[in-house]
Amino acid sequence: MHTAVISGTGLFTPSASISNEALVASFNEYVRRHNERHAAEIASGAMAALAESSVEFIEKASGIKQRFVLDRDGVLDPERMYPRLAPRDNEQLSVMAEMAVAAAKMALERSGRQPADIDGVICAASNMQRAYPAMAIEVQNALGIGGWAFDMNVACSSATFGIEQAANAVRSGSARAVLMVNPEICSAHLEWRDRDCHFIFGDVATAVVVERSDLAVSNHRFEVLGTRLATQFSNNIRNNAGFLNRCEDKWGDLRDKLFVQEGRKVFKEVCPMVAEHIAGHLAALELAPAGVKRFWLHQANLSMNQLIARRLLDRDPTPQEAPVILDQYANTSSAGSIIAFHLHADDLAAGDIGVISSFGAGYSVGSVVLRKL
Ligand code: CO8
Repeated sequence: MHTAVISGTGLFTPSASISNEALVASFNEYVRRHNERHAAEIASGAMAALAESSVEFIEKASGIKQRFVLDRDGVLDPERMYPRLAPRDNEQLSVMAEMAVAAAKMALERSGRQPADIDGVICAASNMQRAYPAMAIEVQNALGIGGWAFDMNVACSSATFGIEQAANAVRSGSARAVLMVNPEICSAHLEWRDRDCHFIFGDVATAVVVERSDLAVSNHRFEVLGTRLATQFSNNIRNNAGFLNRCEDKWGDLRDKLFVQEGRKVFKEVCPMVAEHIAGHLAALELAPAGVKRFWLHQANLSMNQLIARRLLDRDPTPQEAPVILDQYANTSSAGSIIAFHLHADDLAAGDIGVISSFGAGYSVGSVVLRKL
């Protein structure tokens, strides 16, 4: 068995962003127009009036201040409220692959690797823009990588589940190095007209190179001490979009074909599950939470992360111990914990221990325990 290291990460951030103020202004204009259009039904009691959103609520409930998106205008147009992405023909690089390739190039550069050094590509994300060919194979082709490539989806936990698959291939010797990418276009499967969730998500892509320790050339690398994954079925975060929708004649109602959640229940059920999962994983490696220098947690909700860290440490975490990026990026599904790792790992010293952990729909939770080399 070989030792696996993470030797490089990459991040693609869209150039457009939406502040809470701009988001709420557009949402409230949509509400005003909707209620005006349906004034008669609302007055007769046949329809409930829509309620406005508020910047104060969003910041207090989530900690999110802004999000990056591929298309700002489509999302903010009160007559549309979803991104406008130009169709591309089959000969062009598809939009998800394009984001993934941008992040991948940075990860390859940081790891000091060329495409010829990589033996596999995993595209791990909470939605794929098509059924096939796999996004990962398109990314592999665009970068000129050999070997194999495949897609996988475990919603917000996709990246840690992907790192385990990459690390297993490296440990077993079936690959020298694996590139794992997380292109997330959350703006396209979010219902921007629903005030309960319209503020939650953003778009981004991350990439991670996992490779054999004895072959790695990067000066900035982390040994993978262990990976642990767990799942437990729940309908509290769900998206029913799929290839059977047409056969069920259910295209008409789009609401359940987008992200739907019971946010309160998710909060209550997932926090203890994650804290227990991380504590158990550390214990199995004979490590204590107090000995962990950094927790790169999934970025869904600020209070959630504070609660998880508090359960692990028996005190509030410092901003250095559990870095927050969701204030700027919002929830970017599988990419969130990897953005935190990408932006907040350079200062760690040799021997420092850190944990990447993601969690979300499924339910699913994954942890990757790392030691800085
Ligand atoms: N403005 C003003 N008021 C609002 C708004 C708003 N925008 N939204 C809701 N309210 C109101 C509610 O109607 C409610 O009013 P009332 O008390 O009268 O009923 C009140 O505010 C409180 O609402 P909530 O109980 O919903 O508020 P919470 O404090 O629970 O906060 C959160 C809501 C922020 C959603 C919170 O529950 C949360 O973050 N929960 C955890 C969710 C989570 O982590 N989910 C993970 C999902 S991500 C994942 O797994 C990947 C999925 C794939 C990606 C999908 C991409 C699109």
